[in-house]
Amino acid sequence: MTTDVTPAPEPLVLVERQEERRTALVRLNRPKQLNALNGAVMDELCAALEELDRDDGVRAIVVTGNERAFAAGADIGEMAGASPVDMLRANRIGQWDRIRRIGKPVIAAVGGWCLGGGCELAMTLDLIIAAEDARFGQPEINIGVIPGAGGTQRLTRAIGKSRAMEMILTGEPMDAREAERRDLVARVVPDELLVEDALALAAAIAEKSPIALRLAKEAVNAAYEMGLTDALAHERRLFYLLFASEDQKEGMTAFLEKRKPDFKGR
Ligand code: CO8
Repeated sequence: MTTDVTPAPEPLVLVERQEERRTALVRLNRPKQLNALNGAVMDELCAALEELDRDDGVRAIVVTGNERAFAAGADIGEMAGASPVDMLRANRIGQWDRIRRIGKPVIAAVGGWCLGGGCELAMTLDLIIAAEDARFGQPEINIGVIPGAGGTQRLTRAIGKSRAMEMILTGEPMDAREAERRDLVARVVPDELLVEDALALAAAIAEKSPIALRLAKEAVNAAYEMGLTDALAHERRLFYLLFASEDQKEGMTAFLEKRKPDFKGR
């Protein structure tokens, strides 16, 4: 009798929960290909984020790569021979909407290359913390295409038209310091502190009311998707809605009683 000794394939996404801090670290794990985002990586990433979104023990999430790359883009090998119908049928970009629908705060901790779909992924998440060595870019023009998962829109809204246009037309990357100056990233930290700083930020966020976090995220994202009048009305409704939560009563009572609130997410 022979026993099957084929090793299980390495997961393309590693998940580490930090129960005490109520946070989770999600690490893209395709290092030899600089975390190029093929369909399998995106499937695992979406599934991992959705599972964490359902997990009451997790209140904030960090997504990171490795020292060389957050992600160097969509997998070029996987797309190179595709026809428009192949692209449409696989609807790989449609899948990115699953990431947009994650309700909990998700921080991108970016070190090394953050290009093409990698940059689009980082921008789709809620905020970016960058290591000194991070490089952001939309180099699709070099391979005969354009950004397809939000790069032309999110980069332009983040850094303004002229510089976004320059980056997208030349494919040249931007370094972390400039990304910080131009508000593409919230802050730059030393390379070796990237993940720890991002997790510390996630832990600080995880102490807030999970319901308020969810609605705060929704309200800020509305600034990208709605006109001002509608977005203000939306914000006001979300604000009123929070008065139905126990967390609002707890937060305000705790303030008045001069103690730390204990948010239960109800
Ligand atoms: N796809 C596939 N493989 C990649 C990718 C990629 N995007 N990036 C790097 N790799 C592979 C390389 O082929 C190489 O593999 P091998 O060792 O087998 O030859 C390995 O990763 C290491 O890369 P390099 O040897 O090139 O490493 P360098 O340090 O010399 O260069 C760079 C690093 C500058 C990052 C370089 O690898 C590079 O230019 N990569 C491509 C960047 C790029 O063009 N990205 C955009 C891709 S298109 C895109 O993202 C469109 C998104 C649309 C939405 C999503 C649709 C599904």
